[in-house]
Amino acid sequence: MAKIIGEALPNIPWQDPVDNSPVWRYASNPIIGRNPIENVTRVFNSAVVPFKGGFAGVFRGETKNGIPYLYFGKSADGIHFTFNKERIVFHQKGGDAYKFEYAYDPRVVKVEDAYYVIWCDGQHGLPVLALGKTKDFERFEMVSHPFLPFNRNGVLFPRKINGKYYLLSRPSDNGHTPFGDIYISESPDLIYWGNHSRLMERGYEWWQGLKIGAGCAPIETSEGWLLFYHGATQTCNGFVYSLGAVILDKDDVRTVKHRCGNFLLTPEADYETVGFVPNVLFPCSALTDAETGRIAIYYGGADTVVGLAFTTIDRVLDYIVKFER
Ligand code: BMA
Repeated sequence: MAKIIGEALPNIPWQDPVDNSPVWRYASNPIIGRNPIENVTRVFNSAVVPFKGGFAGVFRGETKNGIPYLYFGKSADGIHFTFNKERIVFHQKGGDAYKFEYAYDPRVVKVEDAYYVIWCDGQHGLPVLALGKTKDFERFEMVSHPFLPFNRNGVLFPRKINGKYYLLSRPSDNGHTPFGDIYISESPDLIYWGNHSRLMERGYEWWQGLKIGAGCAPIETSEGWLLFYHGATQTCNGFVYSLGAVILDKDDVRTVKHRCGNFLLTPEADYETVGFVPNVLFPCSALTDAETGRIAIYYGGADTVVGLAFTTIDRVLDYIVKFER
């Protein structure tokens, strides 16, 4: 029996499966619908973590002028959220508020005693990763821009491994990026990053043949690090984003142990196939309960809503190995 290495989360959102799908959707999806915040038309591609017995999250909110920014939301059950109407302010050294051009696709990862927020930030109109942190989801601080433009889909490992922090990312372009592989970089201090190398290339399978990007923070398990990621394909009607999964070696995280050739979920539900950008299923965070092996994945649907999907460590590992590429 595989195990999640981490804390128990007895109040993890949950629904039992009705069939033998490797990952299944919450029957009451989407959990966040249109116009959830004043002046915000859509919330999607967002990250939730356990916080103080409930849940806290950093949400991508598309404002009514069409520019995305980051919003804070909280929930007692991980399903029903209330949001702050004001955008999150990140304080720079010296106290000034960081001036956003735009901000999207946040991930949140607890490392040691702080929650790190990584998002795609606009600098002089170019997409670049930004890293901020908070201890209480009230005061947020700007840490750095880890890499040069152009880069997106930054995902931090939740702890140091052999004395180093590791960050996944996806070098990109200034547009919709019709290419892309997942890269890995390391740092002694979360400021200086180096030893960049390609961790995983896009696959020959069509669903992940155009580009791939890290999704949720890697989950530590007895079998290695479980990473949920997105794979995109190109069709004559645009890109289609699906959910994929891979297991990385426990100590040598630059080694892929098992990579699933099948997607685990692909846009099929109405709220994934219809919306601002049809056919997008974009995972950004996962909750885990080490006690039961349950996993709850938060994902954006069609760049319009937030959905939840579930699996267990045994079920997902069996599937990854069964359909290993
Ligand atoms: C990517 C990102 C995501 C988005 C996806 C589909 O390039 O911008 O935020 O979900 O495109 O539009």
